[in-house]
Amino acid sequence: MTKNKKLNAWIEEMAELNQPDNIVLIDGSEEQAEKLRAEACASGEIFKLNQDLLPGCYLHRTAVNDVARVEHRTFICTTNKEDAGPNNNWMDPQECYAKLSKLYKNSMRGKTMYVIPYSMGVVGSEFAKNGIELTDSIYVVLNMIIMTRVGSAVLDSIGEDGDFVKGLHSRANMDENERYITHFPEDNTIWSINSGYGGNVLLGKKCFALRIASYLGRKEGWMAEHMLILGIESPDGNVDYLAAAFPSACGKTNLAMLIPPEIYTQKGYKVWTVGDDIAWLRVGEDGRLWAMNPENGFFGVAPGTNMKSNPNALLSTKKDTIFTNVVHNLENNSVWWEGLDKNPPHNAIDWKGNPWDPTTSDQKGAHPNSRFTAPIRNCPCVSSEFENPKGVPISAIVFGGRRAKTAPLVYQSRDWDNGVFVGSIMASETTAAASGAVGVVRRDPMAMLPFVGYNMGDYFAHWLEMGTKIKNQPKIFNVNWFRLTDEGDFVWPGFGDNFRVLEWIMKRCKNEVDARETEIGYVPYAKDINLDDLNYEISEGRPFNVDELEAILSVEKDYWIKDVENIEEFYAKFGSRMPAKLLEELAGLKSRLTK
Ligand code: GTP
Ligand code: SPV
Ligand code: MN
Repeated sequence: MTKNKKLNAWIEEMAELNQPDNIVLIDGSEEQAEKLRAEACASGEIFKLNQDLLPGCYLHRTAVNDVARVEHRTFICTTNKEDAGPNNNWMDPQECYAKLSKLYKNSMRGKTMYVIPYSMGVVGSEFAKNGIELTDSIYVVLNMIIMTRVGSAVLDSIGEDGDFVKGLHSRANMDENERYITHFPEDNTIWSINSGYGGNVLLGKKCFALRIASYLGRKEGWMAEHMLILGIESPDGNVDYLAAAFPSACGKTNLAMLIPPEIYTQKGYKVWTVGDDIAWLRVGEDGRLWAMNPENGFFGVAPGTNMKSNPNALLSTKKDTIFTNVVHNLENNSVWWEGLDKNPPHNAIDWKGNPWDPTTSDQKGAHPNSRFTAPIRNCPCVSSEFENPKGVPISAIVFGGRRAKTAPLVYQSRDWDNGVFVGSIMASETTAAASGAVGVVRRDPMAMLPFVGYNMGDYFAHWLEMGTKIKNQPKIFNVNWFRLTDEGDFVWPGFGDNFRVLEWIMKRCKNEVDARETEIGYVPYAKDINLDDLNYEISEGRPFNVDELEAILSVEKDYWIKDVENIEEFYAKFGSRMPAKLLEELAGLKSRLTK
Protein backbone atom coordinates (compact mmCIF):
# COMPACT_ATOMS: atom_id res chain seq x y z
CA MET A 1 0.00 0.00 0.00
CA THR A 2 2.88 2.42 0.81
CA LYS A 3 6.68 2.41 0.47
CA ASN A 4 7.11 2.02 4.21
CA LYS A 5 7.35 -1.62 5.33
CA LYS A 6 6.61 -0.89 8.97
CA LEU A 7 3.53 1.06 7.97
CA ASN A 8 2.33 -1.65 5.60
CA ALA A 9 2.79 -4.34 8.24
CA TRP A 10 0.86 -2.30 10.81
CA ILE A 11 -2.02 -1.56 8.40
CA GLU A 12 -2.20 -5.27 7.61
CA GLU A 13 -2.18 -6.20 11.28
CA MET A 14 -4.97 -3.73 12.07
CA ALA A 15 -6.98 -4.88 9.04
CA GLU A 16 -6.60 -8.46 10.20
CA LEU A 17 -8.01 -7.43 13.59
CA ASN A 18 -10.86 -5.19 12.40
CA GLN A 19 -11.70 -7.07 9.17
CA PRO A 20 -12.83 -4.16 6.96
CA ASP A 21 -14.26 -5.04 3.54
CA ASN A 22 -12.07 -2.40 1.89
CA ILE A 23 -9.03 -0.30 2.68
CA VAL A 24 -8.79 3.17 1.16
CA LEU A 25 -5.70 5.38 1.35
CA ILE A 26 -6.49 9.08 1.72
CA ASP A 27 -4.34 10.92 -0.84
CA GLY A 28 -5.32 14.48 0.02
CA SER A 29 -6.90 15.17 -3.38
CA GLU A 30 -10.04 17.27 -3.70
CA GLU A 31 -11.42 14.64 -6.07
CA GLN A 32 -11.26 11.90 -3.45
CA ALA A 33 -12.62 14.18 -0.71
CA GLU A 34 -15.56 15.12 -2.93
CA LYS A 35 -16.32 11.45 -3.56
CA LEU A 36 -16.34 10.79 0.16
CA ARG A 37 -18.61 13.76 0.86
CA ALA A 38 -21.07 12.44 -1.71
CA GLU A 39 -20.95 8.99 -0.15
CA ALA A 40 -21.49 10.38 3.37
CA CYS A 41 -24.41 12.49 2.11
CA ALA A 42 -25.97 9.43 0.50
CA SER A 43 -25.72 7.44 3.73
CA GLY A 44 -27.10 10.31 5.85
CA GLU A 45 -23.85 10.67 7.82
CA ILE A 46 -23.65 14.34 6.76
CA PHE A 47 -26.09 16.81 5.20
CA LYS A 48 -25.14 19.14 2.39
CA LEU A 49 -26.12 22.69 3.40
CA ASN A 50 -27.30 25.55 1.16
CA GLN A 51 -24.36 25.88 -1.23
CA ASP A 52 -25.23 29.47 -2.15
CA LEU A 53 -25.15 30.60 1.48
CA LEU A 54 -22.53 28.18 2.74
CA PRO A 55 -20.45 26.75 -0.12
CA GLY A 56 -18.63 23.54 0.77
CA CYS A 57 -20.43 23.32 4.13
CA TYR A 58 -22.00 20.26 5.75
CA LEU A 59 -23.85 19.33 8.92
CA HIS A 60 -23.33 16.26 11.08
CA ARG A 61 -25.08 15.01 14.20
CA THR A 62 -23.35 12.67 16.62
CA ALA A 63 -25.18 10.14 18.77
CA VAL A 64 -26.91 11.88 21.68
CA ASN A 65 -24.69 10.12 24.22
CA ASP A 66 -21.52 11.07 22.33
CA VAL A 67 -21.16 14.84 22.38
CA ALA A 68 -17.95 15.63 24.30
CA ARG A 69 -14.60 14.28 25.38
CA VAL A 70 -14.93 11.44 27.89
CA GLU A 71 -12.22 12.06 30.44
CA HIS A 72 -13.28 9.17 32.69
CA ARG A 73 -12.78 6.76 29.76
CA THR A 74 -9.43 8.23 28.68
CA PHE A 75 -6.34 6.26 29.66
CA ILE A 76 -2.58 6.65 29.63
CA CYS A 77 -1.00 3.20 29.38
CA THR A 78 2.59 3.32 30.61
CA THR A 79 4.55 0.34 31.94
CA ASN A 80 4.73 1.93 35.39
CA LYS A 81 1.54 3.34 36.82
CA GLU A 82 3.42 6.20 38.53
CA ASP A 83 4.59 7.48 35.13
CA ALA A 84 0.97 8.19 34.17
CA GLY A 85 0.45 9.87 37.53
CA PRO A 86 -2.64 10.58 39.60
CA ASN A 87 -3.74 13.08 36.94
CA ASN A 88 -4.50 10.23 34.51
CA ASN A 89 -6.50 7.04 34.41
CA TRP A 90 -4.06 4.21 33.95
CA MET A 91 -4.18 0.75 32.46
CA ASP A 92 -1.33 -1.70 31.96
CA PRO A 93 -0.39 -1.50 28.25
CA GLN A 94 -0.62 -5.23 27.59
CA GLU A 95 -3.88 -5.51 29.47
CA CYS A 96 -5.30 -2.58 27.52
CA TYR A 97 -4.19 -3.92 24.13
CA ALA A 98 -5.75 -7.28 24.99
CA LYS A 99 -8.99 -5.78 26.28
CA LEU A 100 -9.47 -3.44 23.33
CA SER A 101 -8.41 -6.03 20.74
CA LYS A 102 -11.49 -8.01 21.75
CA LEU A 103 -13.63 -4.94 21.09
CA TYR A 104 -11.97 -4.12 17.74
CA LYS A 105 -12.24 -7.74 16.54
CA ASN A 106 -14.22 -7.78 13.27
CA SER A 107 -15.60 -4.31 14.11
CA MET A 108 -15.14 -3.04 10.54
CA ARG A 109 -16.89 -5.94 8.82
CA GLY A 110 -18.96 -4.58 5.95
CA LYS A 111 -17.18 -1.22 6.27
CA THR A 112 -14.22 0.57 4.75
CA MET A 113 -11.07 1.31 6.70
CA TYR A 114 -9.60 4.67 5.71
CA VAL A 115 -5.86 5.22 6.07
CA ILE A 116 -5.17 8.90 6.78
CA PRO A 117 -1.54 10.05 6.59
CA TYR A 118 -1.35 13.41 8.36
CA SER A 119 1.23 15.87 9.54
CA MET A 120 1.06 18.04 12.64
CA GLY A 121 2.91 21.14 11.46
CA VAL A 122 4.03 22.09 7.94
CA VAL A 123 4.63 18.81 6.05
CA GLY A 124 8.25 17.70 6.14
CA SER A 125 9.40 20.67 8.25
CA GLU A 126 11.90 20.36 11.08
CA PHE A 127 9.43 20.41 13.98
CA ALA A 128 6.47 18.71 12.29
CA LYS A 129 5.49 15.19 13.28
CA ASN A 130 3.66 12.59 11.24
CA GLY A 131 0.79 10.35 12.15
CA ILE A 132 -1.40 7.75 10.50
CA GLU A 133 -5.01 7.41 11.58
CA LEU A 134 -6.99 4.34 10.61
CA THR A 135 -10.73 4.93 10.88
CA ASP A 136 -14.04 3.54 9.73
CA SER A 137 -15.66 6.99 9.70
CA ILE A 138 -15.90 9.31 6.69
CA TYR A 139 -16.82 12.12 9.11
CA VAL A 140 -13.43 11.62 10.77
CA VAL A 141 -11.66 11.63 7.39
CA LEU A 142 -13.36 14.87 6.33
CA ASN A 143 -12.58 16.54 9.66
CA MET A 144 -8.95 15.41 9.61
CA ILE A 145 -8.62 16.88 6.10
CA ILE A 146 -9.57 20.27 7.58
CA MET A 147 -7.81 19.99 10.94
CA THR A 148 -4.44 18.64 9.74
CA ARG A 149 -2.29 18.45 6.60
CA VAL A 150 -3.29 15.20 4.94
CA GLY A 151 -2.25 13.03 2.01
CA SER A 152 0.52 11.66 -0.18
CA ALA A 153 3.00 14.42 0.67
CA VAL A 154 2.90 13.15 4.26
CA LEU A 155 3.70 9.60 3.13
CA ASP A 156 6.63 10.99 1.14
CA SER A 157 7.82 12.76 4.26
CA ILE A 158 7.57 9.55 6.31
CA GLY A 159 9.57 7.84 3.55
CA GLU A 160 10.62 4.20 3.49
CA ASP A 161 11.61 3.90 7.11
CA GLY A 162 10.42 7.02 8.89
CA ASP A 163 8.42 7.01 12.09
CA PHE A 164 4.81 7.96 12.66
CA VAL A 165 2.26 7.95 15.48
CA LYS A 166 -0.08 4.98 15.03
CA GLY A 167 -3.72 5.83 15.59
CA LEU A 168 -6.59 3.37 15.36
CA HIS A 169 -10.19 4.50 15.54
CA SER A 170 -13.26 2.34 15.15
CA ARG A 171 -16.83 3.39 15.76
CA ALA A 172 -17.43 -0.30 16.44
CA ASN A 173 -20.96 -0.54 17.87
CA MET A 174 -20.84 2.87 19.62
CA ASP A 175 -21.50 1.27 23.00
CA GLU A 176 -20.83 4.06 25.51
CA ASN A 177 -20.03 1.52 28.20
CA GLU A 178 -17.22 0.18 26.04
CA ARG A 179 -15.96 3.58 24.91
CA TYR A 180 -12.18 3.95 25.36
CA ILE A 181 -9.69 6.64 24.40
CA THR A 182 -6.32 5.08 25.15
CA HIS A 183 -2.73 6.23 24.70
CA PHE A 184 0.49 4.24 24.68
CA PRO A 185 3.16 6.95 24.86
CA GLU A 186 5.95 4.38 25.07
CA ASP A 187 5.01 3.04 21.63
CA ASN A 188 3.58 6.16 19.96
CA THR A 189 0.18 4.55 19.71
CA ILE A 190 -3.41 5.72 20.20
CA TRP A 191 -6.44 3.42 20.26
CA SER A 192 -9.93 4.92 20.30
CA ILE A 193 -13.16 2.96 20.13
CA ASN A 194 -16.94 3.39 20.32
CA SER A 195 -17.06 7.17 19.87
CA GLY A 196 -17.62 9.53 16.96
CA TYR A 197 -17.08 12.86 18.78
CA GLY A 198 -14.23 15.28 17.85
CA GLY A 199 -11.70 15.19 20.65
CA ASN A 200 -12.21 11.44 21.09
CA VAL A 201 -11.67 10.53 17.44
CA LEU A 202 -9.72 13.24 15.57
CA LEU A 203 -6.59 11.59 16.86
CA GLY A 204 -4.19 14.29 15.64
CA LYS A 205 -5.67 16.78 18.06
CA LYS A 206 -5.79 16.16 21.81
CA CYS A 207 -4.57 12.53 21.65
CA PHE A 208 -1.45 13.15 19.56
CA ALA A 209 -0.70 16.89 19.62
CA LEU A 210 -1.15 17.10 23.40
CA ARG A 211 -1.03 13.72 25.19
CA ILE A 212 1.56 11.89 23.07
CA ALA A 213 3.39 15.12 22.15
CA SER A 214 3.69 16.28 25.77
CA TYR A 215 5.37 12.96 26.55
CA LEU A 216 7.71 13.32 23.56
CA GLY A 217 8.36 16.97 24.45
CA ARG A 218 9.60 16.04 27.90
CA LYS A 219 11.94 13.43 26.41
CA GLU A 220 13.16 15.71 23.64
CA GLY A 221 13.28 19.07 25.44
CA TRP A 222 10.24 20.94 24.10
CA MET A 223 6.64 21.52 25.20
CA ALA A 224 3.17 20.70 23.84
CA GLU A 225 0.57 23.00 25.38
CA HIS A 226 -3.18 23.72 25.27
CA MET A 227 -2.52 27.25 24.05
CA LEU A 228 -3.67 29.73 21.47
CA ILE A 229 -1.02 31.84 19.75
CA LEU A 230 -1.71 35.40 18.64
CA GLY A 231 0.22 38.38 17.33
CA ILE A 232 -0.46 41.98 18.35
CA GLU A 233 0.53 44.49 15.69
CA SER A 234 1.26 47.99 16.99
CA PRO A 235 0.73 51.13 14.91
CA ASP A 236 4.48 51.12 14.10
CA GLY A 237 4.06 47.73 12.38
CA ASN A 238 5.90 45.74 15.05
CA VAL A 239 4.22 42.43 16.01
CA ASP A 240 4.56 40.87 19.49
CA TYR A 241 3.32 37.34 20.08
CA LEU A 242 1.73 35.76 23.08
CA ALA A 243 0.56 32.25 23.91
CA ALA A 244 -2.38 31.66 26.24
CA ALA A 245 -3.63 28.53 27.98
CA PHE A 246 -7.30 28.46 29.04
CA PRO A 247 -9.25 25.26 29.74
CA SER A 248 -11.73 23.90 27.19
CA ALA A 249 -14.54 26.33 26.35
CA CYS A 250 -12.88 29.15 28.32
CA GLY A 251 -12.14 31.57 25.50
CA LYS A 252 -9.05 30.53 23.48
CA THR A 253 -10.70 30.71 20.05
CA ASN A 254 -12.28 34.02 21.00
CA LEU A 255 -9.06 35.60 22.22
CA ALA A 256 -7.01 34.21 19.32
CA MET A 257 -8.98 36.18 16.73
CA LEU A 258 -10.27 39.13 18.71
CA ILE A 259 -10.93 42.49 17.10
CA PRO A 260 -9.66 45.32 19.32
CA PRO A 261 -12.07 48.13 20.28
CA GLU A 262 -12.37 50.90 17.73
CA ILE A 263 -10.17 53.29 19.71
CA TYR A 264 -7.33 50.85 19.03
CA THR A 265 -8.12 49.83 15.44
CA GLN A 266 -8.29 53.51 14.51
CA LYS A 267 -4.74 53.92 15.76
CA GLY A 268 -3.63 50.89 13.75
CA TYR A 269 -3.59 48.04 16.27
CA LYS A 270 -4.39 44.58 14.87
CA VAL A 271 -4.55 41.03 16.16
CA TRP A 272 -3.28 38.14 14.01
CA THR A 273 -4.18 34.50 14.66
CA VAL A 274 -1.47 31.84 14.60
CA GLY A 275 -3.43 29.17 16.47
CA ASP A 276 -6.51 28.76 18.69
CA ASP A 277 -5.98 25.54 20.66
CA ILE A 278 -2.55 23.90 20.59
CA ALA A 279 1.02 25.21 20.64
CA TRP A 280 4.30 23.34 20.32
CA LEU A 281 7.03 25.38 21.96
CA ARG A 282 10.82 25.21 21.62
CA VAL A 283 13.83 27.24 22.55
CA GLY A 284 15.14 28.98 19.43
CA GLU A 285 18.75 29.62 18.50
CA ASP A 286 18.22 33.18 19.72
CA GLY A 287 17.43 31.91 23.23
CA ARG A 288 13.79 32.92 22.97
CA LEU A 289 10.78 30.62 23.26
CA TRP A 290 9.19 29.93 19.85
CA ALA A 291 5.67 28.60 19.33
CA MET A 292 4.09 26.94 16.32
CA ASN A 293 0.55 25.73 15.76
CA PRO A 294 0.61 22.08 14.65
CA GLU A 295 -3.01 22.22 13.45
CA ASN A 296 -4.49 23.38 10.14
CA GLY A 297 -8.08 24.09 11.21
CA PHE A 298 -10.31 25.29 14.03
CA PHE A 299 -12.58 22.91 15.94
CA GLY A 300 -14.45 25.73 17.61
CA VAL A 301 -17.38 26.03 20.01
CA ALA A 302 -20.43 27.26 18.04
CA PRO A 303 -22.81 28.60 20.75
CA GLY A 304 -22.06 32.21 21.58
CA THR A 305 -20.22 32.80 18.31
CA ASN A 306 -21.73 35.81 16.51
CA MET A 307 -20.79 38.88 14.51
CA LYS A 308 -20.31 40.86 17.68
CA SER A 309 -18.51 38.39 19.96
CA ASN A 310 -16.24 36.82 17.33
CA PRO A 311 -16.77 37.96 13.73
CA ASN A 312 -13.52 36.37 12.54
CA ALA A 313 -14.61 32.95 13.78
CA LEU A 314 -18.04 33.32 12.23
CA LEU A 315 -16.56 34.44 8.91
CA SER A 316 -14.20 31.45 9.01
CA THR A 317 -17.24 29.16 8.92
CA LYS A 318 -18.81 30.60 5.76
CA LYS A 319 -17.25 28.02 3.44
CA ASP A 320 -15.69 24.54 3.51
CA THR A 321 -16.86 23.97 7.09
CA ILE A 322 -18.41 21.00 8.89
CA PHE A 323 -20.92 21.86 11.62
CA THR A 324 -21.57 19.30 14.35
CA ASN A 325 -24.63 19.19 16.63
CA VAL A 326 -25.98 22.65 15.73
CA VAL A 327 -29.56 23.46 14.68
CA HIS A 328 -30.47 22.60 11.10
CA ASN A 329 -32.46 25.57 9.79
CA LEU A 330 -34.92 24.05 7.30
CA GLU A 331 -36.17 27.46 6.19
CA ASN A 332 -33.06 27.96 4.07
CA ASN A 333 -31.05 24.78 4.70
CA SER A 334 -28.47 26.56 6.84
CA VAL A 335 -27.41 26.37 10.49
CA TRP A 336 -28.21 28.15 13.74
CA TRP A 337 -27.12 28.01 17.37
CA GLU A 338 -27.87 29.80 20.63
CA GLY A 339 -26.18 33.18 20.59
CA LEU A 340 -25.81 33.41 16.80
CA ASP A 341 -28.56 36.03 16.50
CA LYS A 342 -31.97 36.79 17.91
CA ASN A 343 -33.83 35.13 15.02
CA PRO A 344 -33.92 31.38 15.60
CA PRO A 345 -35.61 29.50 12.80
CA HIS A 346 -39.09 28.13 13.49
CA ASN A 347 -38.88 25.30 11.03
CA ALA A 348 -35.83 23.47 12.25
CA ILE A 349 -34.22 20.25 13.49
CA ASP A 350 -32.38 20.31 16.81
CA TRP A 351 -29.02 18.71 17.54
CA LYS A 352 -30.75 15.47 18.52
CA GLY A 353 -32.44 15.22 15.12
CA ASN A 354 -35.94 16.16 16.33
CA PRO A 355 -38.23 18.89 14.94
CA TRP A 356 -37.55 22.05 16.94
CA ASP A 357 -39.39 25.32 17.32
CA PRO A 358 -37.98 27.77 19.89
CA THR A 359 -41.41 29.24 20.60
CA THR A 360 -42.75 25.91 21.85
CA SER A 361 -39.61 24.10 23.02
CA ASP A 362 -37.85 24.73 26.33
CA GLN A 363 -34.82 22.77 25.10
CA LYS A 364 -31.74 24.24 23.49
CA GLY A 365 -31.58 23.74 19.73
CA ALA A 366 -27.82 23.32 19.51
CA HIS A 367 -25.78 21.28 21.97
CA PRO A 368 -23.71 23.55 24.30
CA ASN A 369 -20.60 21.77 22.94
CA SER A 370 -21.70 21.94 19.29
CA ARG A 371 -18.76 22.79 17.07
CA PHE A 372 -17.56 24.01 13.68
CA THR A 373 -14.58 22.53 11.85
CA ALA A 374 -13.16 25.28 9.64
CA PRO A 375 -9.88 25.68 7.72
CA ILE A 376 -7.51 28.20 9.33
CA ARG A 377 -6.92 29.73 5.90
CA ASN A 378 -10.57 30.95 6.02
CA CYS A 379 -9.82 33.22 8.96
CA PRO A 380 -9.73 36.90 7.92
CA CYS A 381 -7.00 37.60 10.51
CA VAL A 382 -4.79 34.55 9.95
CA SER A 383 -1.16 35.47 10.64
CA SER A 384 1.36 35.63 7.80
CA GLU A 385 3.52 33.48 10.09
CA PHE A 386 0.98 30.66 10.36
CA GLU A 387 2.82 28.59 7.73
CA ASN A 388 6.26 29.45 9.13
CA PRO A 389 7.52 26.04 10.31
CA LYS A 390 9.55 27.65 13.11
CA GLY A 391 6.56 29.51 14.47
CA VAL A 392 6.80 32.84 16.24
CA PRO A 393 8.82 34.20 19.22
CA ILE A 394 6.75 34.49 22.38
CA SER A 395 6.90 37.60 24.60
CA ALA A 396 4.19 36.61 27.09
CA ILE A 397 2.55 33.46 28.36
CA VAL A 398 -0.96 33.94 29.72
CA PHE A 399 -2.82 31.45 31.89
CA GLY A 400 -6.51 31.84 32.59
CA GLY A 401 -9.56 30.11 33.89
CA ARG A 402 -13.23 30.55 34.51
CA ARG A 403 -13.54 31.71 38.12
CA ALA A 404 -16.62 33.49 39.46
CA LYS A 405 -14.54 34.81 42.38
CA THR A 406 -10.95 34.63 43.66
CA ALA A 407 -8.83 35.19 40.53
CA PRO A 408 -8.47 38.89 39.62
CA LEU A 409 -8.91 40.17 36.06
CA VAL A 410 -5.16 40.00 35.50
CA TYR A 411 -1.91 39.63 37.44
CA GLN A 412 1.69 39.02 36.60
CA SER A 413 4.06 36.52 38.15
CA ARG A 414 7.36 37.59 39.66
CA ASP A 415 9.59 35.49 37.39
CA TRP A 416 9.58 32.24 35.39
CA ASP A 417 9.50 29.86 38.38
CA ASN A 418 6.76 31.88 40.07
CA GLY A 419 4.97 31.87 36.69
CA VAL A 420 5.15 28.07 36.56
CA PHE A 421 3.63 28.13 40.04
CA VAL A 422 0.85 30.46 38.84
CA GLY A 423 0.11 28.02 35.98
CA SER A 424 0.22 25.06 38.35
CA ILE A 425 -2.42 26.54 40.69
CA MET A 426 -4.90 27.34 37.94
CA ALA A 427 -8.47 26.32 38.59
CA SER A 428 -11.55 26.63 36.44
CA GLU A 429 -15.20 25.75 36.36
CA THR A 430 -15.86 22.68 34.21
CA THR A 431 -17.65 23.21 30.86
CA ALA A 432 -19.66 21.21 28.32
CA ALA A 433 -16.47 20.35 26.38
CA ALA A 434 -16.11 17.25 28.55
CA SER A 435 -18.84 14.92 29.73
CA GLY A 436 -19.83 15.24 33.40
CA ALA A 437 -21.05 18.05 35.65
CA VAL A 438 -20.68 21.62 34.37
CA GLY A 439 -19.65 24.58 36.57
CA VAL A 440 -17.67 22.66 39.20
CA VAL A 441 -14.38 24.34 40.14
CA ARG A 442 -11.45 21.98 39.70
CA ARG A 443 -7.71 22.48 39.60
CA ASP A 444 -6.56 22.48 36.00
CA PRO A 445 -2.84 23.31 35.87
CA MET A 446 -1.84 25.08 32.66
CA ALA A 447 -5.29 24.02 31.29
CA MET A 448 -3.61 20.63 30.78
CA LEU A 449 -5.24 18.42 33.42
CA PRO A 450 -6.99 16.26 30.78
CA PHE A 451 -4.09 16.42 28.32
CA VAL A 452 -0.73 15.76 30.01
CA GLY A 453 0.35 12.31 28.80
CA TYR A 454 2.43 11.59 31.91
CA ASN A 455 2.77 12.36 35.62
CA MET A 456 1.90 15.98 36.25
CA GLY A 457 4.61 16.29 38.91
CA ASP A 458 7.15 15.50 36.18
CA TYR A 459 5.35 17.95 33.90
CA PHE A 460 5.84 20.76 36.43
CA ALA A 461 9.52 19.80 36.69
CA HIS A 462 9.77 19.96 32.90
CA TRP A 463 8.34 23.49 32.88
CA LEU A 464 10.90 24.57 35.50
CA GLU A 465 13.68 22.87 33.53
CA MET A 466 12.62 24.62 30.29
CA GLY A 467 12.96 27.95 32.10
CA THR A 468 16.65 27.30 32.66
CA LYS A 469 17.12 26.87 28.90
CA ILE A 470 15.32 30.05 27.79
CA LYS A 471 17.76 32.98 27.91
CA ASN A 472 15.12 35.53 27.06
CA GLN A 473 12.15 34.33 29.09
CA PRO A 474 8.57 35.32 28.27
CA LYS A 475 6.78 37.09 31.14
CA ILE A 476 3.99 34.99 32.67
CA PHE A 477 0.51 36.30 33.48
CA ASN A 478 -2.88 35.06 34.67
CA VAL A 479 -6.24 36.41 33.50
CA ASN A 480 -9.86 35.79 34.43
CA TRP A 481 -12.55 37.17 32.10
CA PHE A 482 -15.30 35.42 34.04
CA ARG A 483 -15.74 37.24 37.37
CA LEU A 484 -19.44 37.25 38.29
CA THR A 485 -21.57 39.58 40.36
CA ASP A 486 -23.62 38.03 43.16
CA GLU A 487 -26.51 38.06 40.69
CA GLY A 488 -24.50 36.00 38.22
CA ASP A 489 -23.66 38.64 35.59
CA PHE A 490 -20.21 38.97 34.04
CA VAL A 491 -18.46 41.98 35.57
CA TRP A 492 -15.89 42.37 32.79
CA PRO A 493 -17.16 42.93 29.21
CA GLY A 494 -14.76 40.37 27.74
CA PHE A 495 -14.33 39.49 24.07
CA GLY A 496 -12.87 42.43 22.04
CA ASP A 497 -12.46 44.46 25.22
CA ASN A 498 -9.98 41.86 26.46
CA PHE A 499 -7.56 43.79 24.25
CA ARG A 500 -7.44 46.42 27.01
CA VAL A 501 -5.85 43.80 29.26
CA LEU A 502 -3.55 42.55 26.50
CA GLU A 503 -2.31 46.12 26.10
CA TRP A 504 -1.32 46.20 29.79
CA ILE A 505 0.38 42.81 29.40
CA MET A 506 2.43 43.98 26.41
CA LYS A 507 3.37 47.18 28.25
CA ARG A 508 4.57 45.11 31.21
CA CYS A 509 6.70 43.03 28.83
CA LYS A 510 8.34 46.23 27.60
CA ASN A 511 8.66 47.76 31.09
CA GLU A 512 6.41 50.62 30.06
CA VAL A 513 4.03 50.56 33.02
CA ASP A 514 4.25 50.19 36.80
CA ALA A 515 2.26 47.70 38.84
CA ARG A 516 1.23 47.09 42.41
CA GLU A 517 3.00 44.26 44.17
CA THR A 518 0.59 42.02 46.06
CA GLU A 519 0.67 38.66 47.84
CA ILE A 520 -0.01 36.85 44.55
CA GLY A 521 2.10 38.93 42.15
CA TYR A 522 1.89 42.21 40.24
CA VAL A 523 -1.59 43.65 39.75
CA PRO A 524 -2.38 46.67 37.53
CA TYR A 525 -3.25 50.06 38.95
CA ALA A 526 -6.81 50.62 37.75
CA LYS A 527 -5.73 53.81 35.95
CA ASP A 528 -3.44 51.72 33.73
CA ILE A 529 -6.23 49.67 32.17
CA ASN A 530 -7.62 51.87 29.42
CA LEU A 531 -11.39 52.21 29.78
CA ASP A 532 -11.83 54.91 27.09
CA ASP A 533 -14.98 54.46 25.03
CA LEU A 534 -15.98 51.38 26.98
CA ASN A 535 -19.75 51.14 27.11
CA TYR A 536 -20.78 48.03 28.97
CA GLU A 537 -23.66 47.42 31.31
CA ILE A 538 -23.00 44.62 33.77
CA SER A 539 -26.75 44.49 34.31
CA GLU A 540 -29.53 46.99 33.78
CA GLY A 541 -28.59 50.29 35.38
CA ARG A 542 -25.14 49.05 36.43
CA PRO A 543 -22.55 50.38 33.98
CA PHE A 544 -19.01 49.07 34.17
CA ASN A 545 -16.72 51.75 35.59
CA VAL A 546 -13.41 52.23 37.33
CA ASP A 547 -14.85 51.16 40.73
CA GLU A 548 -16.00 47.87 39.24
CA LEU A 549 -12.52 47.52 37.75
CA GLU A 550 -10.89 48.16 41.15
CA ALA A 551 -13.08 45.43 42.61
CA ILE A 552 -12.04 42.78 40.08
CA LEU A 553 -8.39 43.77 40.46
CA SER A 554 -8.38 43.30 44.21
CA VAL A 555 -6.86 40.28 45.93
CA GLU A 556 -9.53 38.86 48.19
CA LYS A 557 -7.53 37.22 50.92
CA ASP A 558 -10.28 35.03 52.36
CA TYR A 559 -10.87 33.38 49.01
CA TRP A 560 -7.15 32.97 48.43
CA ILE A 561 -6.54 31.39 51.83
CA LYS A 562 -9.27 28.82 51.05
CA ASP A 563 -7.71 28.26 47.64
CA VAL A 564 -4.30 27.62 49.18
CA GLU A 565 -5.79 24.80 51.28
CA ASN A 566 -7.22 23.27 48.13
CA ILE A 567 -3.88 23.65 46.32
CA GLU A 568 -2.07 21.94 49.19
CA GLU A 569 -4.39 18.97 48.85
CA PHE A 570 -3.91 18.92 45.09
CA TYR A 571 -0.12 19.13 45.30
CA ALA A 572 -0.05 16.34 47.91
CA LYS A 573 -1.43 13.89 45.34
CA PHE A 574 1.85 14.06 43.42
CA GLY A 575 3.97 13.08 46.42
CA SER A 576 7.68 12.88 45.72
CA ARG A 577 7.18 13.82 42.05
CA MET A 578 6.19 17.33 43.12
CA PRO A 579 9.12 19.73 42.54
CA ALA A 580 10.42 21.26 45.79
CA LYS A 581 10.49 24.66 44.13
CA LEU A 582 6.73 24.74 43.72
CA LEU A 583 6.20 23.62 47.32
CA GLU A 584 8.38 26.55 48.36
CA GLU A 585 6.37 28.89 46.15
CA LEU A 586 3.17 27.66 47.78
CA ALA A 587 4.58 28.08 51.28
CA GLY A 588 5.66 31.61 50.32
CA LEU A 589 2.19 32.52 49.08
CA LYS A 590 0.59 31.11 52.20
CA SER A 591 2.84 33.05 54.53
CA ARG A 592 2.26 36.30 52.60
CA LEU A 593 -1.51 35.78 52.79
CA THR A 594 -1.62 34.91 56.48
CA LYS A 595 0.97 37.28 57.87
P1 GTP B 1 -12.02 24.70 23.31
O1 GTP B 1 -12.19 24.70 21.84
O2 GTP B 1 -12.97 23.78 24.00
O3 GTP B 1 -10.62 24.45 23.75
O4 GTP B 1 -12.54 26.15 23.84
P2 GTP B 1 -11.92 27.62 23.78
O5 GTP B 1 -10.99 27.82 24.94
O6 GTP B 1 -11.38 27.91 22.43
O7 GTP B 1 -13.21 28.53 24.09
P3 GTP B 1 -14.03 29.52 23.13
O8 GTP B 1 -13.21 30.69 22.68
O9 GTP B 1 -14.69 28.72 22.08
O10 GTP B 1 -15.12 30.07 24.15
C1 GTP B 1 -16.00 29.22 24.83
C2 GTP B 1 -17.17 29.97 25.40
O11 GTP B 1 -16.72 31.05 26.24
C3 GTP B 1 -18.05 30.61 24.32
O12 GTP B 1 -19.38 30.40 24.66
C4 GTP B 1 -17.70 32.08 24.39
O13 GTP B 1 -18.78 32.88 24.03
C5 GTP B 1 -17.32 32.27 25.85
N1 GTP B 1 -16.30 33.36 25.98
C6 GTP B 1 -15.14 33.47 25.29
N2 GTP B 1 -14.48 34.59 25.62
C7 GTP B 1 -15.22 35.21 26.57
C8 GTP B 1 -15.06 36.42 27.32
O14 GTP B 1 -14.08 37.16 27.19
N3 GTP B 1 -16.05 36.71 28.22
C9 GTP B 1 -17.14 35.90 28.39
N4 GTP B 1 -18.05 36.28 29.28
N5 GTP B 1 -17.33 34.77 27.69
C10 GTP B 1 -16.39 34.42 26.80
C1 SPV C 1 -11.35 20.94 23.96
O1 SPV C 1 -12.22 20.28 24.55
O2 SPV C 1 -10.41 21.50 24.56
C2 SPV C 1 -11.44 21.11 22.49
C3 SPV C 1 -12.42 20.32 21.77
O3 SPV C 1 -10.65 21.84 21.92
S1 SPV C 1 -11.90 18.67 21.57
O4 SPV C 1 -11.23 18.55 20.29
O5 SPV C 1 -13.10 17.86 21.60
O6 SPV C 1 -10.99 18.32 22.62
MN1 MN D 1 -9.26 22.87 23.37
